[in-house]
Amino acid sequence: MKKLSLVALASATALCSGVAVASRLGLQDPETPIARQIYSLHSLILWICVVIFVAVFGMMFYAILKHRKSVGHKAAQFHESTTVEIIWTIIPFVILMGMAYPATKTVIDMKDTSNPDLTIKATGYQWKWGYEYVKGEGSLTGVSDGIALLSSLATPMDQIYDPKVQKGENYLLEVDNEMVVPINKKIRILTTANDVIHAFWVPAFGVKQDAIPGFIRDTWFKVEKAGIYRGQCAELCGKEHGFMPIVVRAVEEDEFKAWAEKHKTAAVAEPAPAVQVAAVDTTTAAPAAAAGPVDGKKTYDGLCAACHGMGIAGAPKTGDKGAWSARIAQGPATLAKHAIEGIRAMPAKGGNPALSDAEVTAAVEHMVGLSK
Ligand code: HEC
Ligand SMILES: [Cu+2]
Repeated sequence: MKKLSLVALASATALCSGVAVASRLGLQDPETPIARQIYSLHSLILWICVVIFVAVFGMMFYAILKHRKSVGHKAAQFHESTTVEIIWTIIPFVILMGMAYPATKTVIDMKDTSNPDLTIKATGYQWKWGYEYVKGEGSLTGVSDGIALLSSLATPMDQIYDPKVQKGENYLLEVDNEMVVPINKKIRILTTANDVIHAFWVPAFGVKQDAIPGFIRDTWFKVEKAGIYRGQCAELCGKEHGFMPIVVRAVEEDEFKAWAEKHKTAAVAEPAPAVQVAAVDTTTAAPAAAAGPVDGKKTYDGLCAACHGMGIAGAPKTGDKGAWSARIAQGPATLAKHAIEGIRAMPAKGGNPALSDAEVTAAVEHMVGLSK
């Protein structure tokens, strides 16, 4: 008996400390109607499970204790009892129906992507996300059409690889370009992928959708509170699977419109410097026309094709429109800058510092020409 009360005490203590941290153990605070439905469904089913657990184990332990041979209990004999069989069929049936009804309702709501205000295509890349604001139906059509951005991890490398460096507050959950959406609008997300299967997951929105190469899947959310929401790729997609977070910034509609306006003008304004570069190229190339001293194809074939030709080492493959569309949307000046200075796994000037900026820019133009 002493042993038994000790066990009881231990489990009671465990339970209490469990309750103390319960606020951190639950799901993330739901921020959309769907997420709230999922949350209450989760709680409902959890409690049904708790009740079943307590009832079944309570009965079992009661029977084990009270109906022992040592206390002289004689086993009851009721083989082939129709009553018992009916009862143990009906009770689970009722429980399952009680669970299936609200679950089905929620799933149907989750899948209802009709009548969106705004449509954004999210493409998974190894290892970043591309967001394209596509021309769709709904009240916000035209506001942000054509905006395309690449969203990559912004956590500094030394936080990741140097254990002595203090990790930031949003370690591995921060990006350079956030997805910006208006609040109180139905946002439809189309998911797809460029290489392997990724998954678009924002827990607070109750959204988790696989992004599969060659397929388009969709999901939706409607955020009610302005703020920053963080998620992650939720499909093991390679060595940097943990390094492709999703950050959504929800803002007032006016702010969204202003953002879209600014982003669009930025995208339009960008070709300007590239035109200048091209102008410089033609003057240097002068009469020789195509085969001037700055031969983009030669630089490309000699150096860049090593990675970009086959699309190895994470390099976007030349000619792969899916891989290039969001990059090209950044504008030629940004692309040239990235090629000259290097970005992530892309070495500066393709690894040959002896190249001139103009040579690299010409190689980029050649590559982009093949990938449009
Ligand atoms: C060692 C392999 C390698 C070589 C060689 C290489 N690249 Fe890259 N390149 C990459 C990788 C990897 C990326 C993708 C970087 C990322 O966005 O994460 C990339 C991306 C790019 C991009 C897109 C940048 C962006 O903003 O999305 C351009 C443009 C580019 N490379 C141009 C070139 C040019 C021009 C050369 C030749 C002078 C070249 N690359 C040689 C690996 C290479
Ligand atoms: Cu992924």
